[in-house]
Amino acid sequence: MNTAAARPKVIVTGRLPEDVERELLVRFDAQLNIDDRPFTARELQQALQSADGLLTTVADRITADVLDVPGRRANIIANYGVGYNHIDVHAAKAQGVTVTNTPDVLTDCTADLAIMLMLMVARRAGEGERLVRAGQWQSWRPTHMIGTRVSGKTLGIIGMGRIAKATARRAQHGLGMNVVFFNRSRLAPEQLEGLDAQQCDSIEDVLAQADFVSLHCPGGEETRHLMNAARFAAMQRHAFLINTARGDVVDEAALVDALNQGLIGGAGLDVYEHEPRVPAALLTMENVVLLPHLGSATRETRTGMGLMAVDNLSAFFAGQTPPNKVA
Ligand code: 8YV
Repeated sequence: MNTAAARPKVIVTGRLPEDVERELLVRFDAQLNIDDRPFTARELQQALQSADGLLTTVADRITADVLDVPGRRANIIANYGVGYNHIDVHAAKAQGVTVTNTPDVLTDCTADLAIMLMLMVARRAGEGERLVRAGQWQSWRPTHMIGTRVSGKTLGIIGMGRIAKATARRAQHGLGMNVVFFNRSRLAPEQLEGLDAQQCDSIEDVLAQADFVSLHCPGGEETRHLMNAARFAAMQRHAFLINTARGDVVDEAALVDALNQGLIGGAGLDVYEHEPRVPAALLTMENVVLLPHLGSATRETRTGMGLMAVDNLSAFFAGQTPPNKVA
């Protein structure tokens, strides 16, 4: 008997950690992307036509047009990642396509990275490293590469979800920081899970107080360019912007202007409006730390994310509601 033929066909759009790929091959008739070559819109459509399910990443733009392909066979898109603003979930819902994500497993590592960016940009770590590697460090001097103290400062958070709370905990318990935040809905004290953080009524209230502004809201139409020229002007001149959320939450042109005009102290960025493109102006600025979307990039987390996506697919094919269904 050929049991393989009965297994659901899953197309995977990116190279995944070894343990995850092995599990995919065990559970499904899986087509892996060994070359790690990004899928075009047409290839995504062909995948939707030929597989029962897709395992996608943030690099795949699943638009209404992509989903609207004739003869679609796939009824599930298991996204590898917690954010899913690259998938048109309204169109997916309308077409009866289930979408799942991978929350929680990446919370700690992304929060670690937000703290790392704060420390790097305030303490001029990238700049210092570039200097040493260029062989230009001449001597220890009391006034050399003076940065900004992080401990005890005020962290302003926009969007108090899971990753924000984990970042706030590290800032408060590890660095003795004061935490203020804005969140669309009012959070009850127990929802702060023991954090001593003050909720502000507006984003502007947060910007007025914060020495570090860390973005943790989801991407998408509602939050697009939430950080615009007026909001950069509302930040303190010494304050740093940290973005580990989504690139389109920041108007990048306005950020470049704000940095050029010295309206803010600097920025630590892990995400960009048009990844993998990074505005050329940012590349030349020493008070900006630029990372290539590394928030969840640890062996442990990337494996956890993959196994979670695999479980979502398994549940779907077993006729159950996947544990992390978002549409
Ligand atoms: C992932 C992320 O690496 O989970 C997210 O939303 O931004 C990243 O941590 C990415 O989504 C992979 O698809």
